[in-house]
Amino acid sequence: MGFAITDIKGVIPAMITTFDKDEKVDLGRAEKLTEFLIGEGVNGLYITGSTGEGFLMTGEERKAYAERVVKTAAGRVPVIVHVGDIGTRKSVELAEHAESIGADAISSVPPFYYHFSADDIYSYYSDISSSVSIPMVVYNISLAGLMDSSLVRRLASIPGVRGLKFTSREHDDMCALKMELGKDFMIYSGCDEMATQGLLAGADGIIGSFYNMLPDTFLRIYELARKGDYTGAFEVQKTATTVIKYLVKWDFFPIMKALMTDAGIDAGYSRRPFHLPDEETMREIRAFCADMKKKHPDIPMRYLGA
Ligand code: MN9
Repeated sequence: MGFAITDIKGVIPAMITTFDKDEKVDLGRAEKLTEFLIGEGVNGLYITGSTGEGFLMTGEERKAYAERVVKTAAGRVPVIVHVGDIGTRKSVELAEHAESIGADAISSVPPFYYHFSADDIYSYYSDISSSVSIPMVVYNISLAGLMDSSLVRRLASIPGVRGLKFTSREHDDMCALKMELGKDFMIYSGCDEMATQGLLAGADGIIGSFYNMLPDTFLRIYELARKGDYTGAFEVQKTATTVIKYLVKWDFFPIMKALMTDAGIDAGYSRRPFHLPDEETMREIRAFCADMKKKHPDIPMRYLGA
């Protein structure tokens, strides 16, 4: 039962959370989105993280979402539940819940806002990790204040910590960590714009926002990279990166949901303060996406708008 950490690899969307128009968590849509992503062939799901707007949700909502996704996935792909929050007790509660519903792993950003010390962060991870028996994937992201590599190495020595989601552009560091920590310590590249570079640097998988909307694009990249065709992978990456760099100028979670909805995948809405740009801008965005699809017929981007 369950997936070993070393079986959690490949393309893993940082799954969006489906809210309805009134910002209520929409579990029916969550179920359909889970089916859609698994149907596309993604290799796992990472839920209620930053892309999942996890910090905008209550603990009860996060638990309900996790429960529905794990139940729908039904062991077909591994599910990693992000349990990160600002306080250890809240995260431990989410971690214990994740384990109780059959999640395969947990993950967490470091506690944020107060500029906690390295020792505080260490004890945060060791306390959460020791409260469960499923593996922990440490999430190092600059939004939460990137942890330096000596702290990351200390965290990697905690028995339950078995992986690292690394959202940074420092691929020399990523590569060094992978070489040092070995094949059973999983490294997930978190910068979608540089997924190919992450794989080249030794990452076992890629976890990111855009794999909700561009699963086909990144599955192609992963497949090429796995065969050693990094030149081919980078050709696809260049187009994907153009799309991503264009969209990150706005709140791209609600935009991604709107574009997926245009493409027939009802991904719902986001929670405030995230918001869609005005209609004029949305028209420009839709035109840009249509143009990208037209210009690059060989690059799979089926859900990039209508
Ligand atoms: O690492 C994601 N980061 C955030 C995860 O959600 C803040 C990435 O997937 C980025 O969204 C993506 C766009 O910059 O690379």
